[in-house]
Amino acid sequence: MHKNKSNNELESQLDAVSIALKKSIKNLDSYTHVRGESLYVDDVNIRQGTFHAVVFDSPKAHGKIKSVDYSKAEALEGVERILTYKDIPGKNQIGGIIPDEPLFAEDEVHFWGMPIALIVAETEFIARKARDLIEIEIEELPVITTGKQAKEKGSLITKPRSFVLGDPEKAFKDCEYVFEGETFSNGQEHLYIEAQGAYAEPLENGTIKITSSTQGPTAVQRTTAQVLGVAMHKIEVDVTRLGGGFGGKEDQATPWAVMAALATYHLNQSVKLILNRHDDLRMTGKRHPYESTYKIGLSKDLKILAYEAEFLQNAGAAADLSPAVAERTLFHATNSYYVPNVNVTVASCKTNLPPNTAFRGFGGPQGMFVIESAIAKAAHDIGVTPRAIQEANLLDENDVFSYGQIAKKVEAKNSWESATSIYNIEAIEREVEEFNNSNSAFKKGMALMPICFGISFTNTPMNHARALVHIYLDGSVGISTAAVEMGQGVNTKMMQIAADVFSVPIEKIKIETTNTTRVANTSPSAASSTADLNGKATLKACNALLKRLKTVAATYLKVTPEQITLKDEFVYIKAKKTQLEWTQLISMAMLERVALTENAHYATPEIHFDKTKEKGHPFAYHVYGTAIITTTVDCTRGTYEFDSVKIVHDYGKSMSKGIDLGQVEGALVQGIGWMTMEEIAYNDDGKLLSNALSTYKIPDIFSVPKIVETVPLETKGHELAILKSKAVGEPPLMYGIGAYFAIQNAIKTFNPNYDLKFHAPMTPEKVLMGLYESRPTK
Ligand code: LUZ
Ligand code: MOS
Repeated sequence: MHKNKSNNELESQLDAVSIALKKSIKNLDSYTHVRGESLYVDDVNIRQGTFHAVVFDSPKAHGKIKSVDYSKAEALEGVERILTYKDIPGKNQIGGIIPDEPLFAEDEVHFWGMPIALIVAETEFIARKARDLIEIEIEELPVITTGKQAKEKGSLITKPRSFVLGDPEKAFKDCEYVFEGETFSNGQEHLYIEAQGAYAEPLENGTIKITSSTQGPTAVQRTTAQVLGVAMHKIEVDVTRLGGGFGGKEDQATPWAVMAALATYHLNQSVKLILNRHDDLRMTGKRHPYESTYKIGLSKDLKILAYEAEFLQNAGAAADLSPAVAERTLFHATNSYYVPNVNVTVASCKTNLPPNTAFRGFGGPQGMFVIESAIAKAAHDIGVTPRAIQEANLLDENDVFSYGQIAKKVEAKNSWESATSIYNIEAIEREVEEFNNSNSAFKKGMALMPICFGISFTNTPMNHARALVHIYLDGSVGISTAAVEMGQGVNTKMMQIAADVFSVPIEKIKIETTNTTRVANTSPSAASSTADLNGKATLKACNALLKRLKTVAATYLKVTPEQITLKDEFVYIKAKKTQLEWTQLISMAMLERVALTENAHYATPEIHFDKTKEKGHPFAYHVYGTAIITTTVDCTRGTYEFDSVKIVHDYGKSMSKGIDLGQVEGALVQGIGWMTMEEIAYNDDGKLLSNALSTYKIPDIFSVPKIVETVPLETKGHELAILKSKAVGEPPLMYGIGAYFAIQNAIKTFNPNYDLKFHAPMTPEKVLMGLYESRPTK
């Protein structure tokens, strides 16, 4: 009825948005997101006759498969085929770092949810019905669900690794104070809105094209080729965007894509496999739970002289990325503090849980939680504020990390001092104290959380990327890279880079899908490094094209190329505008037969690491920041709210302030969720109990802090960051660790007998128990 009118209104609103975008770059994907036009795997136009697949998985966490009876399922009308390991033409192996993970179980199952077969049917509904008809007999074997149990039984994925600096044993003897304790941090479900999935279609001559919701298109291509026993060039992987990844699709998008391709291989028909939420929660790995012990030694003036920790990482039933995650725990074990004597060890423990995997922060947060716990414990027992210890130990220029890298362009003190002065820490402390003095049923708590996060894949050879840039003959530009857009806004950043180099409006730039036939042999979009690596490659390619175009212009205008600049779609000779436009220049280049395509390669310089010595310079740079978190705990109910989170964050020179702020706020809330409410629960049989959103609580609009303020730390940035705009994806997640300690401080105020525990998440149940455990009665 009012369709035209409202459409006009919408259009004019969109115009306003578009004008606003030009002023301050926002995530350009928001335009199609809001209109519901963004494409995901489930939106791919499927071929007539496409089959739908559902995974049949283990109903036990550990055991020998005695028999599986598929006959009733196969007899169901509409079931096309049921595929098992016997149908794999290549290798039944998908392990990324260590070849220890079959695609389909053979004679044994190692976790509840382990894939055993793929049911291919005319509809997903039929495939699900068929799944219920499969009968399986399993002879159960003992189940390990924790790192400690695994360690006792010697069930490890790899040999433990240690980083050592100085002589901690000797240093502990010189310490005024020494404290020991243990901590636990639980796993975390990625809960990307778009579940895992892929669509495979047969092309000619045995080629299979896979549309996958993956952070790592090359991993999907390579693993599919290995399982099918075909050459990599037979497998094309295409990604438009993901509805969230958070690390959960760095490695674990692969099996579903491989299964869909396997079915396509056998049936020569398109196959769609998208997990529903229950299947996704049950079958995929999560952030690693860690059981850890620490020993911290301090001098009289609160300097941390020595620190030891042992981290037991619950890796699940296969290696997946666990060894790399474990390594990052060691890299971040001392957070943003300088500790001269360190000995930290990590063991990847093999358990009967789904293989745990990459998750925003990649083991770093788990390491940082332990030293913050050690500091909280030390402060409590010495009788000082944690702030006093944190402040006394912040990293300085030229301090050495336990892994040998010398800290340069350090912003630890700068961000800390900026946060405490901008937000007036004394006033915040006073407010908390006054509130607590005048309220008995509610208590406030405050904590500071500094962060220091290393940027680069810790595995040095992974730090490279390529970009393929075409200028089309009408002057529009198409860019292909390995960057996968997953909501983090990387496509917008790439468009900015090209628009900036060519000095054309952003509308002239298009980021193409991420496709293995255009950009090959890539690293996943991960490690907060996607914009740095792919952006630098894009910058290189655009600059090479610009150089060529300048030569064309200079020849025509009879000047030297050095005198030419491009500005707002016109050619300038020094500061003087000419009549030569961008589009004319492109036509001219075409006539002159100049290549308007460039492929550039970028590999991060300077980085190296020697695993035999556990020393080197693994990170291009570090990202710093400080958060101040304040909470109010309802001491009758054990519930809590976050009054405010006040952050000073080191963006370097942010190239997209809106996008970067979005990353900080999103990561913060995800970190708070991990630390305070998201409780993954497996029973002793290894069955996931928190298998739905009714039993797994993530932050919602009501649980986000009432106020989040973020002030950019004014720094020069870093040359190895794209346009000096530092990586922002993961570091701010770790501000959320402060939430744990803010709540703990409120509990301490209410209950002086509370015995400090470091067992995350700090759920309302735990808060309530802490509030009342051996509390003195009046
Ligand atoms: N993935 C990876 C990562 O393979 N290596 C890393 O160092 C890393 N770091 C953070 C997140 N994902
Ligand atoms: Mo990652 S945790 O896929 O950057």
